[in-house]
Amino acid sequence: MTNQSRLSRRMILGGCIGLAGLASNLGALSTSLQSVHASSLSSQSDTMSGMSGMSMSSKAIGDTPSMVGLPFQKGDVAASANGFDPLKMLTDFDPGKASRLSNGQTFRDYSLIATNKNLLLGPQIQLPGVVYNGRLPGPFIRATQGDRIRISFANQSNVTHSINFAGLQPSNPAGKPQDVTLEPVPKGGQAVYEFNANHFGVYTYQAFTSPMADTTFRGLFGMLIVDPPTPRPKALELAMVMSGSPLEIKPNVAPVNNIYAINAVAFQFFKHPINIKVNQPVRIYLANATEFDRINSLHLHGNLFNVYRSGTSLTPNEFTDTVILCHGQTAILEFMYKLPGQYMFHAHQAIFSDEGWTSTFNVTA
Ligand SMILES: [Cu+2]
Repeated sequence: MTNQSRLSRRMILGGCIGLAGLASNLGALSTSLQSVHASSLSSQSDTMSGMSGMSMSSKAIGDTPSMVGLPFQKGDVAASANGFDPLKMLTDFDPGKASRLSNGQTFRDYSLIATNKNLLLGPQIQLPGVVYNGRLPGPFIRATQGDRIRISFANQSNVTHSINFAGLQPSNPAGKPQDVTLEPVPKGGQAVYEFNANHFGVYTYQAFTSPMADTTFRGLFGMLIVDPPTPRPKALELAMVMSGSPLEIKPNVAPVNNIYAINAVAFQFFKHPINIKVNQPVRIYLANATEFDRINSLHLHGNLFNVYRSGTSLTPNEFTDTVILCHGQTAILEFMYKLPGQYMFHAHQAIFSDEGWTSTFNVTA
């Protein structure tokens, strides 16, 4: 990213440039947010004029105001405001309604209902979302290799779309002459997607419609976990989806993300660290739903982890402290802390960390 675009990102974040567009595109913004932004802009303007005029200004690039203290880093988003608790969501896996088919196969029935829903990504940062089952990200659907999966989709949102279940879903199931992802479901419509969980792994599902990027960042994205026939070793299992959202959308201008998070709410697990125990095996199911940036990443402090890319192997691909995923990619990360303490984990793109994708593990004996 060039310095110019990096600066303009920060201008949008810190300045009032974004406010008109934000108010019209992303809904309500309080006056207190505007006033914080306005004071931040005036100091940034000083810096900019000093740079452009190449004068003997005492301001230097390093004087650019710190991101620390931006509005969405202060305060809290109550679980009741969004209707879901990001902490509970970490361990909230949806096994569907299970039954046994006559051939002995386990059949799992899931329901996805798309609705329009305003969500808070941070205090006072409202996203006019479109989500599955009232949450962002969508349910963490879970099955075991060999299961038959049926997803009943009801579209109650104003976004006409189909859902694609990535590598697991045959494009042309019996009786369907064309790719089922090209059969959009309008508002009030329904569809049934049925397929076998042929191979264990971590998959994503997302809305197919145009423009896809728009519906993804608004929330029509989820994770589908297929366990191996012999379960992975016991661990504290946490599901995390990395995402970003622009605070402003202008016609004919590529959107730029200004707020980042895992499981929707910026800085949620920085303000409320995730508690784990010393010597407790931890397993993260990680997916990247970030649009408008080419990659996202997870970097862990004070530890190394095994990476199982796509979760499709029982043998780790890498032992590292950072994993990078492009949009739609997934991984399983496994680690254990030997010493108590506070350990940050965050995007290794510093700008993403500054803008919300920063979290902490609180490790106790
Ligand atoms: Cu770090």
